[in-house]
Amino acid sequence: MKHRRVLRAAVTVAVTGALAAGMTMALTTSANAGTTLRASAAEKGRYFGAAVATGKLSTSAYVTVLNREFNSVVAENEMKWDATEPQQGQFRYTGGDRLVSHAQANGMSVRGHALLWYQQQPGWAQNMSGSTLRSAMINHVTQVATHYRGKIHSWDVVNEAFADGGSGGRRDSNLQRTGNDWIEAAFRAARAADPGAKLCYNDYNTDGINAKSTGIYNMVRDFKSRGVPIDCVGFQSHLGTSLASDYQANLQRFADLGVDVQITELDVMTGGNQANIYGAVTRACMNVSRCTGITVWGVRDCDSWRGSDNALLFDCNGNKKAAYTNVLNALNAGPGIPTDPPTDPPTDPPTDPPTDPPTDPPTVGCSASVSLNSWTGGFVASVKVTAGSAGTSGWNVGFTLPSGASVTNTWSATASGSTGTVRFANVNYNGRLGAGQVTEFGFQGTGSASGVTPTCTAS
Ligand code: G2I
Repeated sequence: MKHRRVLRAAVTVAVTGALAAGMTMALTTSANAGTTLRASAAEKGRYFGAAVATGKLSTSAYVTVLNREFNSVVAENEMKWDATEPQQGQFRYTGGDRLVSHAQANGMSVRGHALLWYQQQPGWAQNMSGSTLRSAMINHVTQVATHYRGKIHSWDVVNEAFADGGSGGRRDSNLQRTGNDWIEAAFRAARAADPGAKLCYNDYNTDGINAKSTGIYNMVRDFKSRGVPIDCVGFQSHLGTSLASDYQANLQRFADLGVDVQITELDVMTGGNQANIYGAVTRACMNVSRCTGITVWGVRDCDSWRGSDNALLFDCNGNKKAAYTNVLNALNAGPGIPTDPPTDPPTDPPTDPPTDPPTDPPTVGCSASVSLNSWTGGFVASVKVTAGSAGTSGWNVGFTLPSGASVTNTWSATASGSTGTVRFANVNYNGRLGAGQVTEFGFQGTGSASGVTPTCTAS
């Protein structure tokens, strides 16, 4: 994420004054409030989404409601591991692709759900363990996120990895038994495959400040402090007949860690409180400026996995329920979120070579350090580059890899070579560093990189 902050800072400097209007709030009054969920959410800079079973995209009553009310979709099942890689190495994207085309044709963004989950694994993966599973799961993340590169707003990279109950710890699973670092390895692989997607951790029973949500909170804080690429946390919000009084406070504490929050699978038990709870959840999201969108887990009551709970916003005939009205009103009444400054990339730095060759020895130019997450047969390397006293206009970091090791993915740098001596050059947005400034890049590989040391040269 470092590079995004750097990019944004550069853009902000470039537009000082003239385009400050780009940062105005998306303010709306009830007089011109939207009359559909998608319009009202969009007016407040957010999305409103639904989980879709692609088989229903040929049912016109379903599609009518979907297209009128929602500007985001997520596949209820079609992008899960068992659907996308039914046999190892054989990928099937039919259902997911169909949903992406529907979204693109109807002005909807797409949430990706879910790259890794202990459930709905194909049989071949269920039977794997250890380093074989670790490699297979990282390959799965890489392949699927690469296939959908540029088309996904947010990926649930890892789903439901924490245990219920009071432990606040990880859930046991074949994935967890490959090593506690499996989650960060997955996030790094996802970032490498689709640098434009927001990368989320998603879970349920996290609807307030409790042992499980606190366990996740601690993981996110740790990831942010170590530069593991995480951008958002999904709160599924499969709710019963009451809502935790600290629902909003819980969202806010995650937002305060520097991640977006999203309500990802909302549905609520039917009964007297249903409409109130829907309204309260929507208000909580609106009150948290980093709550960027809400997704309900299905369109009509009869589409829901919750059977007779009648847990959604539309009845089986597609009629709006009281819960719908409360959600719409809460969207219309809620505050907007500041729109981002213009996202145009900064203009390239001047290409003229410096007239004087740098006279400093390379150690003054920059230094680099590496931290490795390794497992049998593979590794992810995170590299920190620190500019020396003169700053840099570009940098290049070299490693000599042990024999048998090979680079398979790189992010935030351009690699040359994949075995033996490999070099990583800055990309256009992270070459220019002020004195002492730090940037990060990473690469993933097969084999072992243990003991490697970087050398950094600056220009
Ligand atoms: O369980 C509710 C949700 C909890 N969070 C993660 C979500 O991915 C999960 O969604 C549900 C789907 O709504 C169900 O539709 O995940 C279930 C799987 O655990 C989905 O159910 C499965 C059935 O278990 C399969 O038998 C069936 O083949 O749906 C499949 C496709 O219809």
